[in-house]
Amino acid sequence: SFNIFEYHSYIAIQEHLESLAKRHPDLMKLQTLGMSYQGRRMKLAKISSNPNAGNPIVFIDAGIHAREWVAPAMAMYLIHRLVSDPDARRELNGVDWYILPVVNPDGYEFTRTNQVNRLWRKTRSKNGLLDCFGVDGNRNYGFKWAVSGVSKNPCDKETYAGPKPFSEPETQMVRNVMMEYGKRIKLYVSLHSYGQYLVYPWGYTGDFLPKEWQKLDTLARMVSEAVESAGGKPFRVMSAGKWYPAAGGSDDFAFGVIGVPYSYTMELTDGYEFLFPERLLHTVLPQFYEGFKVFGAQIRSEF
Ligand code: 0X9
Ligand code: ZN
Repeated sequence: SFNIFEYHSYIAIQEHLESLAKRHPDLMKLQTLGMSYQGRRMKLAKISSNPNAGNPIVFIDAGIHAREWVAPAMAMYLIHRLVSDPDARRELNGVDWYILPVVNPDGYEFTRTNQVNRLWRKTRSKNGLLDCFGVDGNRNYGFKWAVSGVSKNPCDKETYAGPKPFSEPETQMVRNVMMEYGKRIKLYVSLHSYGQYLVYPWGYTGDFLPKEWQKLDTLARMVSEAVESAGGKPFRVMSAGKWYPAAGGSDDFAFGVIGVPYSYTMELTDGYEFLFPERLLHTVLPQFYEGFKVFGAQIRSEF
């Protein structure tokens, strides 16, 4: 059986998604988005208590950065609560939750193979004739691509933006599914680690903010307060670009191209960098969940 407070292999995650969808056919469906570079099937969990109602969608993804294991763990915990906690009927009332727990499965598995690879960040695609691998998925989205905070060097281990926007099958899949659901998506959250930041567009620049920044800021602070009330650390709330400018992020794409009114990157946990201990998952995941209740309530009341 699948312990929700542990880190799991990609295969175990996929099998657990399949078994949840079988156990809760009324609530949860899986949509295959395609294959990763190395051929791993990617499935979106769609959780809804009324799939034909055209409800506003909360779209959450995690694990675009391979080493940030707490992010997929949080995405799986969210799915778990939404389908198996009777109280979550409230969260599902009038809101559909679409969750993609591992955007970069090849990188994720690479970090699981040995200690040497544990801090890998990028995808695992081969870069032309060079013997260098991987693109930073969160520099690869097609909005203001590569204008700031990226490396153009395919051998850069951290922030290589790729040869062109959406060069990676993994980011293409997220783009395609976001375009498929388009204006129904009212909230986008990309789960990352670390530092306990909750940031909103723009990410590509810190010189100015979108005109809607105050709504983004207010909701983020409400989420942070809920997490703090549950015993968690508050989030540092600001625009991503004020933290540090970096272009080609999924948050800017969702906000600037798809037109998602609320778009965030959430950096989970603080104090352990990328190696958040498994034994503490049972403490922090339920705390973060309280923040997601606030997100859901806002989307339900506003749309
Ligand atoms: O640099 C990133 O991609 C994110 N931080 S991380 O340490 N997880 O790598 C922050 C992304 C914030 N959003 C944008 N800059 N668009
Ligand atoms: Zn990250």
